[in-house]
Amino acid sequence: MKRALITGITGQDGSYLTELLLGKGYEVHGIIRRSSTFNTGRIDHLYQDPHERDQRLVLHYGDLTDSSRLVTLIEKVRPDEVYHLAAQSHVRVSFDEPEYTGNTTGVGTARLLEAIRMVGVDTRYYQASSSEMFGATPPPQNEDTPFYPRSPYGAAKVYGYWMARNYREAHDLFAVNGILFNHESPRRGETFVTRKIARAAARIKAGLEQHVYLGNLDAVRDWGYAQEYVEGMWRMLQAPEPADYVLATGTATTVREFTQYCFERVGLDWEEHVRFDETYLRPTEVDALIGDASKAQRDLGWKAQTMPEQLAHLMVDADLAALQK
Ligand code: NAP
Ligand code: G4F
Repeated sequence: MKRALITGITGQDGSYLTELLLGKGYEVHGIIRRSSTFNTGRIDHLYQDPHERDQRLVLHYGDLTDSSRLVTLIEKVRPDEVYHLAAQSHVRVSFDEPEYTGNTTGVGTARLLEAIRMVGVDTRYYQASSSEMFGATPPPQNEDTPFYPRSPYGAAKVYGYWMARNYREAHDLFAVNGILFNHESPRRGETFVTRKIARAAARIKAGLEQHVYLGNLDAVRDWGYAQEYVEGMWRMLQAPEPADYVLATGTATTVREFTQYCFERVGLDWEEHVRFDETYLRPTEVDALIGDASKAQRDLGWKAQTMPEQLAHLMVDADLAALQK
């Protein structure tokens, strides 16, 4: 039985990846942060009583800022595969908390890689790199596109990217960068724009609120479905050689268009319900991200199936269903 260690297991991607790996027969270990309220809502349906025999999902307390704990966990779990997904992942928040974002999203990666090197465990390592690293470089973007980050988050991810590359080249670690374009789902955090809009459309339809406040509607993103992207992460670690891959749909959609898709789904005119709030603007914006995932299709047989309009619909439907419950 293969053993995987996932940082960020309580996040959107962590939850889908855990489902995928358990389905493939893995023993899955996840690192969770201590919090004063439960933070395992996305993986509760996968929980197994630790007193049961054959428990295949094991959770450990830990934090990216705590290097000795990372060493202890790598030593204890001795994983065959490490999926490093944990991060302060919100771009707008990274302008408010640049130092914390650098410490977790950037240096946290160095701590984890160094823990793997120090323990000397034979493992394969996935780094959650981001299309946000391309920043101001115009689309289409692929694995050879130069980075020009436009946020503290993007800058921290560029550091993490190069650390993973360096451990591959300097220490012969099987380390890969998945350069993932935006991927969304009903499990997406409520303050990312797609979920914020989908949830608002559902709540407005249900009569619970009247308006949603948004920032820049002109930004272009390449939005895919998170459940499909975790399959791509897994495939990267099964490849014969370590390499870096873009995962994307190749489809350009503005925030305005995504809003229209969501409100149309519930039979409403979005222009009557969307208001502008400059709080949601960023000091520097990433205008357009459109990925070219042809390398992943060629080498890994991975291709996005769900396109943005369909994604908007499934997210609104899920938020409506949750309200009806
Ligand atoms: P997410 O939902 O925000 O999840 C982030 C995870 O990291 C959560 O489990 C969170 O724990 C954990 N975490 C945050 N700070 C931590 C710390 N100091 N120590 C330990 N754990 C910590 O993110 P996601 O959308 O699943 O994305 C997964 C990864 O892919 C992230 O690294 C993100 O930056 C990257 N990425 C995402 C996208 C995308 O479109 N979703 C695209 C490219 C790259 P709590 O639950 O306790 O907060
Ligand atoms: O949903 P967003 O906050 O995602 P963003 O900034 O593209 O970052 C996400 O994708 C990255 C991959 O490129 C990940 F690495 C990162 O972790 C995260 O998952 O914003 C998308 C766009 C932006 O242009 C933003 O300015 O939507 C615009 N926007 C307009 N109004 C808004 C809002 N964004 C948010 N969060 N909230 C708004 O009200």
